[in-house]
Order: sequence, then structure tokens, then C-alpha cells
Amino acid sequence: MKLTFRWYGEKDAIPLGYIKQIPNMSGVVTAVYGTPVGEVWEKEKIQKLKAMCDAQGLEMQVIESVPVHEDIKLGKPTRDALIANYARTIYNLGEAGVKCICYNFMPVFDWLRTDLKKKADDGSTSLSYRHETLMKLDVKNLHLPGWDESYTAEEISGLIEEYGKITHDKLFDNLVYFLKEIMPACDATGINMAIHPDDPPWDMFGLPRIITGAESYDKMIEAVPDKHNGFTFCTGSLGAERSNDLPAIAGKYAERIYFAHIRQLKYDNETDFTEAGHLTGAGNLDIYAIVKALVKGGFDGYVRPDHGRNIWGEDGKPGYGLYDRALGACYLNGLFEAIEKE
Ligand code: DNO
Repeated sequence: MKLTFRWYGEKDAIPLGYIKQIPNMSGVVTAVYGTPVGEVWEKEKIQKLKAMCDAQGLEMQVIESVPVHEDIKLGKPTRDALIANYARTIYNLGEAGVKCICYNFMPVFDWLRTDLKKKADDGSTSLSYRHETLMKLDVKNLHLPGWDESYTAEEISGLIEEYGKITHDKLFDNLVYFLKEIMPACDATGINMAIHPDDPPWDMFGLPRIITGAESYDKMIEAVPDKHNGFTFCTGSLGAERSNDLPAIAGKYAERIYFAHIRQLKYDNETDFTEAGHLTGAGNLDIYAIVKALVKGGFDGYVRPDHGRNIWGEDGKPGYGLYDRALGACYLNGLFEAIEKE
């Protein structure tokens, strides 16, 4: 495995030099920010980002995310031009040595939480999700600091209306159409596409969500067998759905999992959860069994510690501070080393 760390570009409060000091850190997971969704990422911008990473001895082999335009998800006539732009971005990223692109196919909203600073008894804070609270929120005014994009209230209303006609099957067909069109760019550059599961993995505000568990993985591989069509295995997203057997999914698809986001969850009840750092002992997911299944299944991809808590007085970007993610990285180093040497 290659250990990586998410870095939000120049505006990130965490200096690349600090990331480099985390033991065994191979590189960062980042993105070109500020280019409107649907437009081509210019070579110059990509190269500038890469030069910053190079200067600190960090690789830039994983991008999270190249966002997918809503017209592609909606299957609108404008999609072909937008997909051609996406393919151009893939070529430009390939030239810069990128090997893996993380993306998602969630309509309108990316990940959803209701509390960004839930306090634990030890004084640390973390992200949490309360289904009832979310349902009462103003759907037109949702923003999260870690999202790659967000829309105005007006745009959201329009989009929700348009999605009214889109069933789960239709959304899936649109995903397959998109993937088939970009596979030639992936074959030419060697870039692996790694879809991120829906977070949490169930429908939201009447909007369909389709990457929710093992069945979705089967369907995707069957529809687009090309090896460059693969997954970002996110334990926290898939783990929110209690019926997902994470070690089983990790083991079965290990060779198609190009990127793993690893973090812990503590279930509060059937739908609600609080994020809990990374250790198995801190929550409900068996992180040890998951990593073991990945390693034994032949996983050879990128790993990053996912959302951390805010600890030691840090007031970091929710989920993306330095300290707890660095602790998570060290824990993952130990787990992988022990299991790989077994
Ligand atoms: C949240 C992240 C997601 C992820 C995108 C991938 O912390 O895991 O925002 O980056 O869904 O496209």
C-alpha cells in the first residue's frame, strides 16, 4: 500500500512540510480548486500543484476529486461535451503522473453530516449524523466545508426538480455511459477511476443514491469490466449502512479497490453515527478485519486516513485537521505492517 494524506491545496492550513513529516507518507491526495465543474483542468494549473508537492518530496498520484457535472448524472444532451472535457482532464492529469482519480456520482450533495463539532467526553470533537435533524434542515441551504462544490438555493431547487424524473436505474445507466466514454482516456494514460460510495449510502431528500454496497460493486464491474473502472473503498461511508459486511466487500473487490479511505464510526442508533478516529476499539467497525481482508485479497492501492477528530486544541477543517489524521496514519502503518508480515 501507499500511504497518502488529503491536502486541500494552497489554501489548506496544513503545510506540505508537516505532511511529509508523518512517518511513511508517500504523497498527497489533492485537486485543482477553482475551475468550474465541467471545465478542463489546465495543464499549467496541474503542473503548478505538482511542483509544490515535488518541492516537498511528496508524490501527487491521486486526485480527489474530479467532480462530475450534474448534466452528466442527469444524462442531458450537453453531457457529451462535458464528458469530452473530463477525458481531456484525464489526459492532462496522466501527463503529470497521476495514477488514480477519486470521484463520486451522488446527485447534488456530496457527504452529509448534521454536526461538525460533536463533543466527546475527552473534549475532542468530531463529525456526526442525525437522520431526523437532517430531514428538518433547509435542503436549499446545505453546505459543508469539505465539499468540492456547492450550489445556490436556486440551483438546488432546479436540480432537485430535474432529478424527479431520474430513477436509480436511469442514474446507473448514466454512470455507465460516462464510464464507457472515458475508458479510452484511462486506458491510454493508465489512470484508474475509483468511485467513492455515497455517504451515507441511502437516498437523500428523494434523490437517488446508487453506490451503496456490494451489489453496486457487482453491477458496476459487470457493466464496465475494464480494469480502469474501480473503487474508492470508504469504510465510513459504506459502514454507515449496518447491513454492509465491510471485510467481505474489502476481500472480494481488493484488486479493484485502488484507493481506501479508512476511518471509524460509532453507531448511535439504527441510522445515526458519530465519527471516532481510526482505531478498531473506538467504534463499531472492525478496522483490523477490514485491513486484513484488503491485504489478503491482494490490495495494492493508495490508502489515506480519513476524517479525524479535532484534538489537542486544533481548530482544523472538520474531519481534515492534522493531528488526529496523523495518529490515524501511524495506526494504519502498524496495522498494514503487521498484517503484511503475517
Ligand atoms: C469527504 C470525502 C468526499 C469525497 C468525494 C469523492 O470527506 O470523502 O467529499 O472526497 O465524495 O468524490
